[in-house]
Amino acid sequence: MALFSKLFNKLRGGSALTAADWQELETSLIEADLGAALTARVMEAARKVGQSPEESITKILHESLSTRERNIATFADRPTTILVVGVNGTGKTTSTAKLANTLKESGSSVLIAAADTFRAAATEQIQTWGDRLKINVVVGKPNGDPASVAFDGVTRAKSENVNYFIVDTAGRLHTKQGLMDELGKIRRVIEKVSPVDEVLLVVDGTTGQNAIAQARTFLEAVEVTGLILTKLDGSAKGGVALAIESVTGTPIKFIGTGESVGDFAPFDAQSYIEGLISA
Ligand SMILES: Nc1nc2c(ncn2[C@@H]2O[C@H](COP(=O)(O)OP(=O)(O)OP(=O)(O)O)[C@@H](O)[C@H]2O)c(=O)[nH]1
Ligand SMILES: [Mg+2]
Repeated sequence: MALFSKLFNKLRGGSALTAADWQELETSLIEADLGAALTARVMEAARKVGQSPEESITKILHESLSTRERNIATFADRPTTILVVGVNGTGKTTSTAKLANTLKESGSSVLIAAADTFRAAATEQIQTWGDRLKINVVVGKPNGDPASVAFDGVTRAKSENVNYFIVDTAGRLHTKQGLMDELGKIRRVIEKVSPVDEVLLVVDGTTGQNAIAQARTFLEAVEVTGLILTKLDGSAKGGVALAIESVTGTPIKFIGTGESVGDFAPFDAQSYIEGLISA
């Protein structure tokens, strides 16, 4: 990635930068999906004389990260309940399976609820993952009430005392009030049995600034504890993770880097920034 190494090299060179140089640098940041606001801050810091631009830019990058908790909450005496939400096709179901597998591999017990009852193939998709990964999946009737699947799931999660209960939900747009209300209902129904601890919003990294705008409006409607940024193996640009945290203040908890179950990892913010600035 090394988004900033070129900039730092030029600044270190000592010779005055031409207007064209500055323009080129600015364009490279915008093209990397760093976003207009963050790009402007970085450019301003780069132009400031009398202080080390490298230091001040690195500081800006660190300050742009969310300061909220990145780890998933865990409890000794009850399941951690995680709702996975987001717009259509961002990677919710795949990320649900990947997250479940990550937790299982670390020695925890996991139960999944297939609360996308809209799309005919949705239940089948998560069930196939469950079979493959040997993780139990609670399903409901086709076109049934997703909240009732979630309720059955949390009841079972509690009685079996599993460590993590993960709910895959249907793709929805923040502008569709009925669908957003449904998320509220799923949450309320679960909370009759056990608290909802995490609401993870899945965002497709390849959609760049659109993904950020989308996350922003979604966040206004639903309480979200973290992001899963997917498809970073595709055409996603290096700056999108920083831009999305900076704009939304919400931490990226996991990243998806492919279609396989192993293409998933906790987001390591410090090494991400090191990757942006190192040569
Ligand atoms: N390359 C790549 N593809 C991914 C990643 N995550 C998911 N996908 C693919 O994206 C497509 C959609 O993934 P799903 O998990 O079905 O997305 P969804 O959000 O559940 O979709 P809906 O339930 O229809 O809203 C599938 O083809 C996945 O294999 C990723 O990190 N990288
Ligand atoms: Mg899905």
